[in-house]
Amino acid sequence: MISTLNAKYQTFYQKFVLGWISTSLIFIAIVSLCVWQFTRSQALHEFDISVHRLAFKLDELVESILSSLDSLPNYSNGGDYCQKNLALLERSVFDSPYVSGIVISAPNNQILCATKAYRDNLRIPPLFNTRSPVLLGPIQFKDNPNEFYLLQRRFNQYHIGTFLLKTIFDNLFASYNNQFNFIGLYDTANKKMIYAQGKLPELILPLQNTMLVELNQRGQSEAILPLNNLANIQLVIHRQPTEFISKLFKMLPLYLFPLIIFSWLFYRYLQRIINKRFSIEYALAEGLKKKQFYPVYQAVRDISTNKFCSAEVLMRWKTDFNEMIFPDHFIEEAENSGLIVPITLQLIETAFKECQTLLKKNKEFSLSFNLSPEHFKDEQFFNRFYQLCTDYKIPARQLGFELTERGLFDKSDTASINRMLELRKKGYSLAIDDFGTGQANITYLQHFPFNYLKIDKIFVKTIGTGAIIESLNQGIIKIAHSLDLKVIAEGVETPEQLAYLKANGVTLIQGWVYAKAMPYALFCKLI
Ligand code: G
Ligand code: G
Ligand code: MN
Repeated sequence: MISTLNAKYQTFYQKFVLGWISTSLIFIAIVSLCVWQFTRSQALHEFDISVHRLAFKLDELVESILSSLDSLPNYSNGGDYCQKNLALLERSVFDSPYVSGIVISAPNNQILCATKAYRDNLRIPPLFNTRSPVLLGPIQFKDNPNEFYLLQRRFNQYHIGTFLLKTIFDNLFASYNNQFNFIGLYDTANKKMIYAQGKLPELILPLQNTMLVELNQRGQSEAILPLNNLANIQLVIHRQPTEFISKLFKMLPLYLFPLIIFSWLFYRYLQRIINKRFSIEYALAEGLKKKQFYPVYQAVRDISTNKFCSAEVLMRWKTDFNEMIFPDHFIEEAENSGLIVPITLQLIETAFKECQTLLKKNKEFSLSFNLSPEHFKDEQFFNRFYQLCTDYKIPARQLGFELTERGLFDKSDTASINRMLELRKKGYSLAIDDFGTGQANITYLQHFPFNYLKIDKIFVKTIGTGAIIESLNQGIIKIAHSLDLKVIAEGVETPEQLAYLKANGVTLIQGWVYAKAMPYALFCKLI
């Protein structure tokens, strides 16, 4: 990998991931907030509805009890009312599903008339000057474990009251037990909670003092509201706040899950773009656009004439980051992406521009370019190449190609073989490059119209080391000569190697012993 490209990629990628995480978190927070708001207002609304439904039920019950009293004869100050009407009162108690007793009392709480039960020890709780009807209690009678409430209503000078069992309220509220953890009836006249179901929550306690104010009061989890039919009573309700929380936790994943999926897909999408942007392929394409590929030349010396007779054109890449990159690091990607073809054309054109006059002056001097199988698969490459040769007036005999043995051509690939034959026919040279590093053998070589063979530097390096493969050099040279191929030895660094090669009849030498690969200016001086 190209180090600078990689480093830039790393820093950019880190920034990208950080950006993505923070954006996602912001979105998650926003959505959570919205869901929270929504769930809250929905929960409040539902709470509102059920609180009012309960108040309505209670009002309804009171209303039905009170209206049953309407049918009773009016109490007028006459002393014999009770005598005349007691039986009627007893009967209405007997008939009623709610009423346990009826009592008619004077403003000073003196009992004027009452149904039988507990008549003797009956005491009516004090009633303040408040609007009617009222609910008072709880009241307990001797020898009766039950608690009662007195629902009392004023009729001009006197009050008519009914005793109601506490269980009537218990039953009424029973169906709300799962919604509310506290239901209470607060007597605003006597300033006390006269009925309570469930434990009085802390939250309600400080509100008790303000309850005199007959106002609708409602919070997130508590409600205090007056009743239409009970002047002194406020309905006090508290619900578990956990109900809302659990609802929120049920709702939240519903919204967050798609968001997270979307965010992940978006991440993958951007990741693909970034990977592409920072890929070698992208950099190669950019390099091609910006003409960042340029040739260096490594001269080949003919030791029989003691002259440089040719040069191999090697590609170099100067990247955006002013880095000089060797072909080993990008040729493979260039080949895989198909960019090798236009890049090579760019290289060839630059080399032609630079060497045009040099080639003209030295008719015996030639240039060779490296090709890979991709060039042969491309329809246009050779046509463009021929066009360049015409444009720059470079004759075919001064040009050659090197085909590496590692990117092995298929023996049955007739199209490529035909192309090679065509090239040879036109006068271009063809060399088998890096010979000995792949699986090429004599029979393989016979299928292709090469006229040069380049011994790879790994063999040349063994010369003088006494290693077993040192002897392969002679074998390769023999093979080449038997096939009528001229041999170029590559990577020749020492006089010892030179002497050995010379002794074995190799006259074309490429290597640091004579010249390194160099840019045109230096190369021109050398020639
Ligand atoms: O000297 P250098 O490090 O450039 O050579 C590295 C390898 O890259 C060599 O094996 C050579 O064949 C290859 N190479 C150099 N230039 C080119 C080119 O223009 N095209 C192709 N296909 N390979 C090249
Ligand atoms: O395409 P090819 O594989 O023939 O490319 C030749 C490679 O060998 C290039 O990378 C070039 O720089 C390198 N090279 C050329 N001469 C010498 C040499 O004398 N010694 C070493 N070590 N490498 C060389
Ligand atoms: Mn080569």
